[in-house]
This record gives sequence, C-alpha cells and structure tokens, in this order.
Amino acid sequence: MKSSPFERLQRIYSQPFFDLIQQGRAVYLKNWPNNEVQLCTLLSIKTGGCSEDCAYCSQSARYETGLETERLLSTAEVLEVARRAKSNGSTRFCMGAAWKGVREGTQAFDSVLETVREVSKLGMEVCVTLGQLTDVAARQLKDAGVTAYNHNLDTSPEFYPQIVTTHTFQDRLDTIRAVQNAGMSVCCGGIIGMGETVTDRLRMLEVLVNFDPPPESVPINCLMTMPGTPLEDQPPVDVFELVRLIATTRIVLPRAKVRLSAGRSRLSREAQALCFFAGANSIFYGNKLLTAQNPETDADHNLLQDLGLVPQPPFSDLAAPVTEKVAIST
Ligand code: SAM
Ligand code: DTB
Ligand code: SF4
Repeated sequence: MKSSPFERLQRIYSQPFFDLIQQGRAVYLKNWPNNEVQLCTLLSIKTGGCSEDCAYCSQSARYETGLETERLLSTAEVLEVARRAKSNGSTRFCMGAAWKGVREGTQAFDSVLETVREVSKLGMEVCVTLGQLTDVAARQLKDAGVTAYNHNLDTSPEFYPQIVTTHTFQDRLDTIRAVQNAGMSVCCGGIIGMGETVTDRLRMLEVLVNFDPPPESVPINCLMTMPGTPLEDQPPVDVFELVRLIATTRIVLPRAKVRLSAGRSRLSREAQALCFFAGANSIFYGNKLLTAQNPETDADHNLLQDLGLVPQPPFSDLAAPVTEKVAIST
C-alpha cells in the first residue's frame, strides 16, 4: 500500500541519526553549493503591549514579563540600524512589530510603509513581521518594497489552540495566502520546545510542504523561555531533536532557506555546526533578536570562519524569491 505524505515525513525523520543528517547534507550540497550562510538582522520596531496571548511571547500584554513597551520607531531610527546591518554584512533586514495585525489607513501603518520604502533603497532583502494582513495591506507592503513576509505557523494545527487562543491557525493561513497573492515571498516556520510532540513538529512541516508556492524561508526557533509567560519553565530542546528537524526540513524543502533562529545563544558551537551540516543555511545575526539575546557577532563570525562557511555576499537581484514545488522522495 502507498504511504501517505505524513508517513514519508515520519520515515525520513526517524532514520538513524547519521543517515538522516547525511541525507540532509546531500540535499543541501545539491541545492546550495557555495557554503554560504545568509545573515539576517532583526529589529523590533514596535515592542511589547501586544493584545495576543501567545504563550511563549515576552511581548504579550497579558503576562507580567517585565518588558518595557516601546512606541513605533521612526523611519530615521530604523534606517540607522539598517545601514549598520548592511555594513556588517547582512543581506536581509527583518522588522518586527508586536501587533495582532495591521490596519491599513492608520498613521502607524503609513509610517511602516515609509520606513520600508527607505530601507528597501539600501539593497538588502526587506522582511517584515507585523501579524495579520488583509489583501490590501499585503499589496501596499509589496508596493513599498517588502520582499518577504514572516508569519510563523509556530506549531501543528492540533497543538496551536494550546499555545494561542486569541487568534486561530486558520487566521495564520489566511494571512499567508494574502502574502502569496501580493507576490511577496513567505517566511514561515515555528518554535520547538513548547511541550509539543515530534508528531506536532512533523504536522507543521507537512502543512509547510503543502504551501503553493513553498515557503522561501523556514525559521526554526527553539523556545527562549520568557519569565512571566505560561511556558517559562519549559526544559531546553534536545539538540539531536533540533538537528533532526533541520535535516528533515532541508530534505522536504530543498530550495528553502532553513533559518536556525531563536535559541542559538543556548547552543554550543558544536551543536550549531551540526545544524549547518544538516542543512541550515541562514541565521539571525546581531546580539539581539526582538527582545531576547542572540550570540555576539564576533562569536558568529569566528564560528563561520572555523567551519569554512561564508556569509552570503550582497546581491543585486532583489525580486521576491519563489521556490518551486519538489516531490518528497524517501
Ligand atoms: N506579532 C507578529 C506575529 O506574531 O506574527 C510578529 C512578531 S512575533 C514575535 C514573530 C515570531 O517570533 C513568532 O511567531 C514566534 O515564532 C517567534 N517567537 C516569539 N517569541 C519567541 C520565543 N520566546 N522563543 C522563540 N521564538 C519566539
Ligand atoms: C522568527 O521566526 N524568529 C524571529 C523572527 N522570526 C521575527 C523572532 C525570534 C524572537 C525570539 C524572542 C524574542 O526576541 O523576543
Ligand atoms: Fe503578539 Fe506576535 Fe508576541 Fe503573539 S507572537 S504576543 S502576536 S508579538
């Protein structure tokens, strides 16, 4: 009897560890032959005070996390950070806002559009993560110069209601559809270490694989435990489980940037090396994520050098990259 796509994912994931990372490595080498790692700089342009109840997030107004709420940064403030990111070697600049979503026609959204117009002149990919979008707002972002929109599924459809109750998994899918309709590329991944099962992680991957077009980038975050949130006491993720998920993602989404995202500050150099071996080819670069800590840039620079990896060079083609659909083989 023919196995289902989900059974094929399970089979890939549960191979002996070395077979799995070798398969991930082979797919990586075939698709990404230059030993390059994309460096992305993140900036929180509007921090804290969010209406949503995402159980992992320091920025939710529902939890006492001790985070200071900040107003929306001005275009000039963002531009200064973006210029520095560019000169430090980042080829992607990602701006995040602690919003449930965007309301077109508001002063805040107009200001973000102006910021995007200016940042897009610097010659980096421009990514934003602003929560839910309508088709109209998505089109405005695209026209302003956004190349990619980050909107994570975070976990499986089944586990999602245990993590967030103020919006639904379907709301996430609707925004992703608006992003695709507007012609931006989709950056979509999730978080591990929230108490989900391996099945949940693979179910999330199954949903991602079925996107049409497939996601251009897939951030894999390890939960950064935030004091005051419901998930503050979650134990750290097992490194081998992280590497397994990265290799599986690489195998089923060969052309995606697989971004080793939050949680690197807790990983050893050796653990990160395994993640790169298994197929990760992008990181967030800079000592801060949105509110949480990230490794120092010098440490990252040394790590890449020691592994013979190079930062992806600046490029001239800034069209929103799309990825073609590839059949999963086992
Ligand atoms: N508010 C928007 C949204 O939720 O889509 C954009 C910003 S939100 C902070 C972006 C993503 O960061 C989340 O979807 C989640 O995957 C990730 N994230 C947030 N807090 C995290 C944490 N404590 N550990 C790991 N990842 C986290
Ligand atoms: C993503 O998947 N990870 C980044 C980016 N997209 C926006 C955010 C990580 C946030 C980690 C927790 C924090 O800094 O508050
Ligand atoms: Fe708000 Fe996004 Fe944090 Fe959820 S993840 S609380 S929507 S900032």
